[in-house]
This record gives sequence, structure tokens and C-alpha cells, in this order.
Amino acid sequence: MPMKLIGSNTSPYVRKVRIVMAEKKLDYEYVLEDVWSANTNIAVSSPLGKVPCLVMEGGDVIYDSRVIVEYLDTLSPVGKLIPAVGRERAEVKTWEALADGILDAAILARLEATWAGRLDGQRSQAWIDRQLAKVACALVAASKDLDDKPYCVGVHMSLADVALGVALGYLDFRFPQLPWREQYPNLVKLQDKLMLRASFHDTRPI
Ligand code: GSF
Repeated sequence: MPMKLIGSNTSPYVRKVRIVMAEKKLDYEYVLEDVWSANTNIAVSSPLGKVPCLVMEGGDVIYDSRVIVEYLDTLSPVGKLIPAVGRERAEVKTWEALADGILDAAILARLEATWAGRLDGQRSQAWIDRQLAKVACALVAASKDLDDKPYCVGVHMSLADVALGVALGYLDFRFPQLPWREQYPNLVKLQDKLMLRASFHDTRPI
């Protein structure tokens, strides 16, 4: 029985896991789950009711996306994405925290504006602004840290680039009005380079 990834095509956290699966050439079954539907079965796999979840061989389940990608990287030496030890490892994981933080804030802003369980009078523009300010600050930091380097850390693609590319792709998908493409040409260059890879191209949200 191959590993089973429970996810959805619009979730950027799921996309991060799918890209890692593809880069590492791992076999898995992809099971679509709409966590927002009234009859979702996600609680069977995740008490938090969130995707992605990975059902490993043998049936045990792990989450969230950071735990899953860390596990996947240990399964094969192909396309190593996380340095084993030391400062480079911490750097890669900090990039991932930054990129996931962009997603966390952007998704909170989007849910505040669109979640059907909240009535119009209950939506807070101040909360949306607070979250989008985090996105803006994080993009400044990402652009500054990337500088004119070919990749976020070192000279090869790592999980740092995967996570950042996914976050930028999510902004393009859900927040096309944000001007990051005009503001940060170095981020655009990295994103364009990543999109040439089948792992990124085949998982783009549509
Ligand atoms: C975030 C997963 C998440 O929020 C991770 O896996 O890295 N830190 C976690 N997933 C969303 C889908 S999405 O917005 O990508 C989810 O499943 N939300 C359902 C809910 O009830 O919050």
C-alpha cells in the first residue's frame, strides 16, 4: 500500500508537499478532500480538520505540512531538500517558516473577508489589514535575504525555495492585486525559474 496524501488542489500547504513528493520521485496516492464541505471526512485523519495529512505505509497519520516534508526528505537521498545539520538547516527551516507565515497571514485575511460562516457585519477590516501587513513585511524580508542569489540558501534548490515559490504562487492565485511582482524583481526571477520545473508547473493552483 503506497503512502496516501489527503489534500486539495487549492491548498498551498498541500502543494508544498506535492512538490516535495515530485522532486524526490516518491510514489503516493493523492486523495482529494474538501475540508470546507459539510460532509467532509477529514476528522477521521486529522483531529484539527486540516489538510495536508499523510497516511504512511502501515496506516499511521502525520501532519502538518512541515512535519510531512521533513519526513519525506528522509525517505530517499534523491533531491535532498533539507540540510542534515547545523546552520544551513536552520536557515532553510527559517525560510520555510517565513513562507508558511506568508500563507498563514494571507489565508487568515482571505477567510476574514470570505468565510461563509461570518456575516458581513462580523468581518473586521482592521484584522485583514493586520494580516496583509505581515505579508508585506515578509515579502520585504524575503526579497532582501534572497538578494541576487540564485536560490534562497546555497547554490541548489532547497525546501526554502519550494516553500517561498508556493507562497508567491498562492499570492498570484488569491491576491492578484498585490504588487509584489512590480516591487521585487528578484522574487519574480526565482518564481519564474521554479515554474520551469514539472513539480511546480504540474501543481499550480487553478
Ligand atoms: C496549515 C494547514 C491548513 O491551514 C500546514 O499543514 O502547514 N500549518 C498547517 N490547511 C487549510 C487548507 S488551506 O487553507 O491550505 C485547512 O485545511 N483548513 C481547514 C480549517 O478548518 O481551518
